[in-house]
Amino acid sequence: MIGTAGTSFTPADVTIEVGDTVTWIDLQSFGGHNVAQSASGVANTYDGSGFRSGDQGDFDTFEHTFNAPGVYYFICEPHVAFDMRGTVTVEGVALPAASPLGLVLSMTAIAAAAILLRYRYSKGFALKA
Ligand SMILES: [Cu+2]
Repeated sequence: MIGTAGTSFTPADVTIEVGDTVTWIDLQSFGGHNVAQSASGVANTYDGSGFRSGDQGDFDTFEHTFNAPGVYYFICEPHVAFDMRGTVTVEGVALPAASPLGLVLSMTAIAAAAILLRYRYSKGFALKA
């Protein structure tokens, strides 16, 4: 959990494992904090596609689950001029997603099993005959 107070995040930098969720909590509203993903440790704007909370009041929380390893930068947009920023370092291996390749492999396995069953059936049938 990362606390938001004054013009800083505490701790500003955290390290987690893939699949973990980070919760930011606004401990002392300084006139509207937020949490927004930025492109780098020096970027001063939202990256346009990452995680982003709305304006936060006292004790409001914001959560984000990280499913891929890497370093994620975040800022408080209203207070980025005070260098209100931090990082989430996500360690581990990316969680398997339902990929088209996985589906193809599964269907191939099912087809192979069906062929094997048909082969055994035909063989057994032949033996009976
Ligand atoms: Cu702020």
